[in-house]
Amino acid sequence: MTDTIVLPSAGAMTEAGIDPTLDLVAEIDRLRRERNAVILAHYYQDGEIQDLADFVGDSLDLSRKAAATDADVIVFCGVRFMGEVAKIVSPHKTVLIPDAEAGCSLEESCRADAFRHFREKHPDHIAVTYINCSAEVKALSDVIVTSSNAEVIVRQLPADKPILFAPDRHLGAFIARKTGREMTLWPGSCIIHEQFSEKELVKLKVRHPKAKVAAHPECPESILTHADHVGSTRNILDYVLNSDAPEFIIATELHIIHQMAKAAPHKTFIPAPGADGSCNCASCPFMAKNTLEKIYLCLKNDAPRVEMPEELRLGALKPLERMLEMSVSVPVKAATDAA
Ligand code: CIZ
Repeated sequence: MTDTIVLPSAGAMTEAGIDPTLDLVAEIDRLRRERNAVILAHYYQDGEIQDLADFVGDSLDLSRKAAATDADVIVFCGVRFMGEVAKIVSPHKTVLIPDAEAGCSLEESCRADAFRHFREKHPDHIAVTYINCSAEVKALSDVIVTSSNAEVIVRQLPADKPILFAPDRHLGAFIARKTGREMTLWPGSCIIHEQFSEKELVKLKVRHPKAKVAAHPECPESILTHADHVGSTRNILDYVLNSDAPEFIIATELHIIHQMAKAAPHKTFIPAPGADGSCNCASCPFMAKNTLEKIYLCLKNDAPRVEMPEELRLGALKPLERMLEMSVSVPVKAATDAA
């Protein structure tokens, strides 16, 4: 656990204290209005959380929403680093997260001390860091990227400058192939995208010859090589909605399928398989920590709340602002507004 989270005080209501007859959705709605709160949900959240959110999107969309909101309170339903980003760009808002333990395997793979050492070993490199990292690592970076804007941003970097890319080696390798830029990669990966099985994917394609494969660039190259389309969550969503194909195999966290099925109920979406051939391995255990009960409790208890020292916030803000400036050509995703 990082020290950017303030936990509920002793005596705060816990899940055990919730009246089981309570209509949680109605109560969350009441508290949202009472506290002038906005609920942001990532595409990887459970369908019921996506459905009650004010906005559903990827990290880029949601960090833009967090920066622009006039709400007093932001409830960020995603993983911890996303709540941190909301606080960094909106310091005067109260930022709540439903579960302080909702971490990220990429964030965990890249501790600030080790990253500082990595930078020191490559002093002439530009440090391009994926948004899936801690505020401390952001503060040590030159520019932050998401999977929606990484290519656009890397293409704007001076051609004579070598690049460090952290913490996702698969996304870094994908961007290096696309842009032709040489990159030194941090050896991290996402536990969900890492576990898709090439052998099982090939078998699934044989059984579904009409299906197009849409994959996230956090997948290893052995998976991307079988993809008809590679893109960020919002980009994959656009692809499946605009394609004429009737069937898709989706190689990313499976809850994105909720938005796909809502927008295109006549199409079929199949989660890409893991090594045992089953389709349920692509559910992120960190994202799954958030529940309606915990959303209700965080609004009621005003915690877990994201807070951080101003020096750290300002350090992390700089590369995030650079990201927002350098991704102005990536359109704002209006279609993700929920409700
Ligand atoms: O940027 C994000 O939100 C993540 C984690 C994936 C994506 O492609 O949207």
